[in-house]
Amino acid sequence: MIVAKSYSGKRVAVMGLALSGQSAVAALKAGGADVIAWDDNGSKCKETEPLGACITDLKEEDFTKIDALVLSPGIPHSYPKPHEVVEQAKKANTPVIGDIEIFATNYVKPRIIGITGTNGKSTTTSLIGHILKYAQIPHEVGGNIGHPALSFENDTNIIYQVLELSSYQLELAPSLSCEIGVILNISPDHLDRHGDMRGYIKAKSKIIEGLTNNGTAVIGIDDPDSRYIGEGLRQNNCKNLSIQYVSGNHLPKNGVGIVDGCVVSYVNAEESIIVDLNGNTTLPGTHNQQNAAAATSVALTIGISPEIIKAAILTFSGLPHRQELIGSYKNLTFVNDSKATNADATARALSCYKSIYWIAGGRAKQGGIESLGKYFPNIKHAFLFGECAKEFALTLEGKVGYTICDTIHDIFDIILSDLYIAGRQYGVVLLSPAAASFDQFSSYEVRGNIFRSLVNDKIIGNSKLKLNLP
Ligand code: UMA
Repeated sequence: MIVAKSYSGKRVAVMGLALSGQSAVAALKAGGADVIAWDDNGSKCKETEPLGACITDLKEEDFTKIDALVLSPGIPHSYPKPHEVVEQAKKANTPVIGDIEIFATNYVKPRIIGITGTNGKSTTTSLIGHILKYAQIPHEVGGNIGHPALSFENDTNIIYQVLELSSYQLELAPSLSCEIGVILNISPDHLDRHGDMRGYIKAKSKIIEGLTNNGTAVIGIDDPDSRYIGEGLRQNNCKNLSIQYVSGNHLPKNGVGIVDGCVVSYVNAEESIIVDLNGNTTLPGTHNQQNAAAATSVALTIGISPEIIKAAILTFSGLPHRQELIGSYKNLTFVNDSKATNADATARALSCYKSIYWIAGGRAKQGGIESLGKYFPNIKHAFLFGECAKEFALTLEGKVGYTICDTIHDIFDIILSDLYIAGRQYGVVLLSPAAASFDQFSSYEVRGNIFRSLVNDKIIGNSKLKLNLP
């Protein structure tokens, strides 16, 4: 755990007591701060009490006597409306920070590799961690990926901290300074929290603004907004940054990209093939090729040999809930892509398969699934569930056949009753919801776990089902 010594003797309020909030309480207490804490969910307050914080409703506190407010990433500080506690802190000019700010100012000798982007962050973060492990370079992996940065060991033997960083975290970490900063891609997401696309891009750009002198910016150039950031950097390079472009569909000059399905680096006018991804089922699609290109670019920057990078990429087992291959039954393959909480993420999965039985729905994001039209020919039938089922149905009307269901369980009842017919033809049953999970589940992980259990219990591991079928 990080000991937050810079707050020793200070009075610090922590708002939000889930993963990151509890790690902040522990780090601040260990560093000698006077910690007061609150969560609007009473059970989280109870859970946190043993960590030594004084649990008190922060709305009742006088913020002129508080040195900092540590806010969980999931709690709004500006849009759509600041949480009441944030409003009070702002009125009293009390700095509002996040757990990453405490990490950045208290880690002994940080050498941070930061990864952000709308989609692919966790896969890339974890792939970079896997390559570092293969290269036997001591490191830790955490941040938005689900392991709070303040839970890292403050160990001088550890060389790199690989941090997945969300736009929420970047906004509240003004001291964060990465040695290597990666922006994979930018497409509309979390706009309710950033006001508009400009606010979202501004938050993502903070990873580059905070780079160390002589640091490296790795920029995906497969979407216009990231490309714009990359071009701007090259024209306006004030910190002697090294700029590497990465792509999942071509080979950029001075960067890493893809040629005929292979990850290729192009540095000093020399092309070098790193690894062939043709037939790789763990990293399917151009989006994953871009993730592999970004991880390769980072690894080459820190001096890892192409041979090690190749071996590491080929042994990467992927992450749950991201085009996770669960298994097959007859000619049907089941894929869990529950992490796809927006249309752009779902587009990536829809582009990878043909004959898709698409399971989608939940709480819609702005724009719904309007942008997915070009992938509709890949869809055999859609099963829509959750709050936005009817909205999605309107978009599919006349283009793709669909069935509206209440829950994911109901969808399985239909799939089961139809399995004999479906099972004779090739198809991919793909959960890629293009919507947030919060209408019916506490997280995308819970949603994906339920899908995986239903596939395993009702289909792949269902001996009765096998007996009933010829
Ligand atoms: N809460 C209140 N009042 C409110 C709203 C929330 O008290 O008005 C409380 C909730 O009761 C809850 C806590 O605040 O106890 C929620 O905090 P949180 O949502 O920030 O949850 P954490 O467990 O701390 O998780 C956060 C990140 N969550 C978000 O950004 C929403 C996790 O990223 C991250 O893994 C974790 O810190 C560790 O760093 C998740 C995520 O969904 C995976 N990220 C978004 C994404 O990837 O799209 C950005």
